[in-house]
Amino acid sequence: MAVVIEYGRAETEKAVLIGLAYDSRRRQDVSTSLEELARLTYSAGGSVVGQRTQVRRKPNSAYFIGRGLVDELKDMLPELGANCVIFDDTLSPAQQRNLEQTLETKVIDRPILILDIFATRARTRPARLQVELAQLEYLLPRLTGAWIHFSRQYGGIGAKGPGETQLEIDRRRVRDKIVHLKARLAKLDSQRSTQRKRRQAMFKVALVGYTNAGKSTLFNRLTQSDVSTADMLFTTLDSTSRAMSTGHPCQIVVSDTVGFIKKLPHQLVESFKSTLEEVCLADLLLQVIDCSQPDVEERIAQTRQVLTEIGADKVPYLLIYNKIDANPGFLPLLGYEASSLTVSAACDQGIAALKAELIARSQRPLQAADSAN
Ligand SMILES: Nc1nc2c(ncn2[C@@H]2O[C@H](COP(=O)(O)OP(=O)(O)OP(=O)(O)O)[C@@H](O)[C@H]2O)c(=O)[nH]1
Ligand SMILES: [Mg+2]
Repeated sequence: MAVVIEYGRAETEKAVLIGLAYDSRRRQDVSTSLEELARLTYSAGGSVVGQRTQVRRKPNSAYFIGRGLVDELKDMLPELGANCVIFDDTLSPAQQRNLEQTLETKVIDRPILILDIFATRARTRPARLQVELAQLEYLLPRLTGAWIHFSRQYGGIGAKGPGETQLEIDRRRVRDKIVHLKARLAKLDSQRSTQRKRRQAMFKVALVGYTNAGKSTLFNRLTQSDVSTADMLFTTLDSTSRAMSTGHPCQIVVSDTVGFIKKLPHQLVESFKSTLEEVCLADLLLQVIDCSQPDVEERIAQTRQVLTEIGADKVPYLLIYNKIDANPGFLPLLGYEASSLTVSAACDQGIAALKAELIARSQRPLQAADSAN
């Protein structure tokens, strides 16, 4: 079956956000998560006209939320002028279809929203290919007549699919395209690995952390660069590596990387693995944390989880609490084995101490080699 999907932006989405507190999740955690979902919605060009949180023992298998709330939403959506419902969790293809058919409106989930933002922001060839691959992997199990019908009908967020403006696809062609994209990425990867080899003798530092933590701002401070920074989610999608001038014989190379977020679609983590290799090959990770946020501990844990997923959990790391200017009373958390430093990348606070720490750490292997001779 050949199907046609039109990818284009329909009128701006007016979204109602839905969060579900189930298992051990507290209502408070869900509402913090919904605030982030609202930021993601704005980042994708939509607006938020309402939100609802439901507490249940476990998600409903057909609708994710309870049938009562589905009926309530059916009345509520026209009243609010909403044309889209966004769920904070991953919906199964069947749940998404059932909800769209019952609510007669577009229904999307957090992963598709994140994929959409990545698709809008991807500029370089590797980033575009990686996002496209993740979108196709996500799309494949959802490629049913109903899904296509709805995405075609509603357009906008979640329908900004891979490839050209008009695309003829069926399952087999999607699979072929996935194979093709993987081959192109592997080729780019071999070019990257030549660059990486050149840096083998250098001390490699990678900045990692939650999106918007200030990684690129810190990167610019450390390497006197001018990469893009913005108060926006997912500004950086590519790794950039530059040397840090040290005034010492040691050579340090710093890499800025893509940010993480709660419930990052695993297809994205998977397809960004080659970009994130900078992280796995680093001698030291600087795990940057925005200490002006309310859920610092959870963000640290989320980042550790993604690092585990990409196989970088064994790389030594230093916690960097950034934006201390915005929360001067902040005290580092206890219980993490890594040491920590408190800085403000924007106000150049604590940067000299961080540089000194990097230089000291980069010289440790040299000192060890010297004493062995
Ligand atoms: N107050 C304050 N704001 C900062 C500081 N460092 C960065 N910011 C701001 O935080 C926002 C995000 O900074 P980025 O450097 O783009 O963050 P990032 O971690 O690279 O974000 P992504 O690339 O989107 O993952 C920008 O508006 C920065 O100006 C800081 O030390 N203090
Ligand atoms: Mg950045």
